[in-house]
Amino acid sequence: MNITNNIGDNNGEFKILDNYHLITFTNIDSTNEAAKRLIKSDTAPDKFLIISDEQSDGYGQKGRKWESLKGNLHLSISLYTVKPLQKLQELVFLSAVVISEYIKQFLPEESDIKLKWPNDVLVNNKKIAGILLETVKNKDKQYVIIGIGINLSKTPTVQDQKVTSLNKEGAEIISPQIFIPNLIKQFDSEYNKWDSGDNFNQIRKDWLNKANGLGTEIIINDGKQNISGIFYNIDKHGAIVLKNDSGENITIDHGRIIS
Ligand code: BT5
Repeated sequence: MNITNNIGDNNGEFKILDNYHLITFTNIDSTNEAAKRLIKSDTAPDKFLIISDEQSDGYGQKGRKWESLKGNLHLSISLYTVKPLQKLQELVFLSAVVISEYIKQFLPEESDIKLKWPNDVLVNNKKIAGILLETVKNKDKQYVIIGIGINLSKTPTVQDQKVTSLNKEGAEIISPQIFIPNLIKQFDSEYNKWDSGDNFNQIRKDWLNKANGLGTEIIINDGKQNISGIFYNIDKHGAIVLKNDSGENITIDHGRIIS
């Protein structure tokens, strides 16, 4: 269905987009938090989307703040699933690949679109999108929530990060209403392939083709220490593999590339 004019107009009301229930807000704390509340309330459909024009308390990994300005996309895709957590982590890579391929059509041809491990999309070396995957259980039902923030027409000011938006990189002004439906279609098609078979190897290859810094020396902070090495690969679960000076592989599950 056409969701034009619905986003933000009907706080809390269910609509249908493809086979997803859609709930829209003008402002909310965080679309991921709203998704968790709905799941905990026992009334959540198996597949639903929450979108908000703005977020007062948007967040990334480890509670880092996500600047959420009106005109940008704040979306949570929530899916009932029985898959184990380690497998669900693959959806971060799937989402990053979908976003990077989807935004290409709006940008000048020469734009450099890259993926930064584990969950960032960069355009011309600046962060344009972030993905936050969370899981939540209600009784015996498990959901995965994929939170997606994409800077469409506004470029926020962020202290520790070079940031951009589609608009700043030369795209025509894009409203979320135009941007969202086809993004969901593309996500859903990849998700169904992933859900019914195992296409992570292909996703992994697609992701590596766009990996930022592959083959170069990088430094990762894993929450405890800085680890440096040549960015060599991501493994079959999405962990990053570095090669150190002695040629040994170091595999890191969680962390942040700091340079
Ligand atoms: C992420 O975290 O990149 C995942 C962000 C997910 C946001 C979405 S919006 C919809 C849903 N609802 C939520 O509450 N969250 C999700 P992380 O890798 O931890 O990156 C956070 C870092 O990105 C911050 O510390 C800043 O450096 C930078 N940052 C903050 N806001 C930004 C923005 N709008 N654009 C680009 N970078 C930003």
